Amino acid sequence: MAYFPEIKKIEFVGKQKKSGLGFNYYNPDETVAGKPMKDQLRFSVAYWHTFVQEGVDPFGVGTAIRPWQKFKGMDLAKARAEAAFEFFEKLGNPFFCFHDRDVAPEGDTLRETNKNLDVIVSLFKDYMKQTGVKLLWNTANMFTNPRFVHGVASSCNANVFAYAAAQVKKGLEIAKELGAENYVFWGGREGYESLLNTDYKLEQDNMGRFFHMVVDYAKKIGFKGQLLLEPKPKEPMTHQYDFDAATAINFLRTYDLDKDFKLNLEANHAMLAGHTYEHEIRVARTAGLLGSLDANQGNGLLGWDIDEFPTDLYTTTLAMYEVLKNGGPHKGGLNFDAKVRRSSFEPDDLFYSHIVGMDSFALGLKAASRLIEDHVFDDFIDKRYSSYKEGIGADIVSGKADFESLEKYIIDKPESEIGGKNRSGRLELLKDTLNHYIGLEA
Ligand code: XUL
Ligand code: CO
Repeated sequence: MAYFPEIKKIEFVGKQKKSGLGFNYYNPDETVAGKPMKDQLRFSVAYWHTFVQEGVDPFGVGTAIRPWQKFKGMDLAKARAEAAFEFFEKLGNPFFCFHDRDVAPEGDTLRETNKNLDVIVSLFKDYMKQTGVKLLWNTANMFTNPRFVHGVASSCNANVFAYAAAQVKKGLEIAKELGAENYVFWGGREGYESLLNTDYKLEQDNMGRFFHMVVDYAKKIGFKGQLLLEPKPKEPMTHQYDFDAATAINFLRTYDLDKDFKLNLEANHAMLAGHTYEHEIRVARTAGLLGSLDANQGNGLLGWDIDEFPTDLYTTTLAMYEVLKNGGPHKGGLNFDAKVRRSSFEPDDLFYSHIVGMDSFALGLKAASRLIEDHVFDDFIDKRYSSYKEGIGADIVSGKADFESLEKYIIDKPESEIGGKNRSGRLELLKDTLNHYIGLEA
C-alpha cells in the first residue's frame, strides 16, 4: 500500500526553481569540502516526530491526518514501518532514528514488549536491506511510562533501575542487530525537582554505574557504534543532570566514561540552556567529544522545547562550520529531532518540513566550507591572538613565565603599552562578512 501516493521521489532542482517538492540546495552527490553532500550531512528522519506524534499540544488533541491511523496495536506498528520506509525512499534521507517504544507497543511484561519489538526489528531489517536506509541511532524511551516518574538510573526505586538496565540491554542488542552507527541516551527524567527529597550524590553515582554497565555490555556483544549522551537543561525535569555539553563532559570525566561516550547535541536544548547551538558544538569539539547532532530550532518567543524544523541559516552555517572543523561528521549525522507545527497537519507537510531542513543545512554546509577555504575567521583570529606568538606571550604559552617574571616585565610599562595595545574585535565587520558568504550560496 502507498501511504504518500501523490508524492514522487524528491529531486534536486537547483536554486533557480522556486521552492516546493524539490531540493534547491541539497544535491546529495555534489562534492563540498572534499566529500559528497550526503556524506557531510548524513541526514536522518526521527521516527517519533514523523510517524508517531499527532500534533498534540498541552491544550489540545492531535490534528494530524495520517493514513496509518486507522490501524491499532501491532497492525499500526507494521503500517508505520511500511509508511516510514516509503517516506525515506521518497525523501532520500540515508538514515533514520527511533526510540524502542516508537516502533512497537508495550505488552504486559518486558518479555512481551520485547517480543513485539522483535517483530518490528525483523521488518526493519528487511526494509533496510531493500532500501539501503541505515540506522543512525536507536534509543530507549525511558520517560513516557509512569514507572519513570522519579527517574531512570537516578530513580529512588531500585526496581526501576533494574527495568531500565534490561530495557537498554535489549536496545543495545537491537543496535547491534541493525548495524546502528550510534546508541543515544537522553536522560529526560534524570534530574530532580527539589533537593528536599533528593540524594543528589547517590543519584549521579548510580547513573555512573548504569553507564559503566552499558559500556561493559556493548563490549560484550561487540557493538561497534558510538555511545552518546544528549544534554538538556530541563523539561520534563526541573533540573536535568546532563544540563549542557560542559556539564555532561564533567559527568563523563568524573565517572571515567569520557573514553567511551561522546555527545549528541540538539539546537533547541542549547537554547534552553542559554547557549547557542554552535557554542555547544564547540565545547564538545574542543574536548574531542563531538558525536552527533539533533537538528531543529527553538523559538525565542516560547520558553520550551518546541522542536521546529531548522530554517535559520546563521545557525546551520555555524553548526556546519564546527562539523567541518571536526573533520566531518564521522559516525554522527544530522537527525531531524523536529516536528511539523500543529497547524501543518497534512501528510505533505512531512515532506515540506524535511526539505526546508535539508536545504537549510546544505546551504549552511556550502557557506561554511567557503568560509573555511578562504580562512575568513581563521586569519582574523590568528591575528587577534598574535601577541602570544613571540616575546612575553610566547613565554606564557610555553610555560616559561611565572608571576615573578610577569611582574618584572610589566611593572614599569606605561598604560599605552598595556590597554593601548588592544584592537577592535570587529564584530560588525565579521557579521557582514558572514552575511556575504551566506548570500553567495543563496
Ligand atoms: C527530547 C529529545 C529526545 C532525544 C531522544 O527533548 O531530544 O527526542 O533526542 O530521546
Ligand atoms: Co533530541
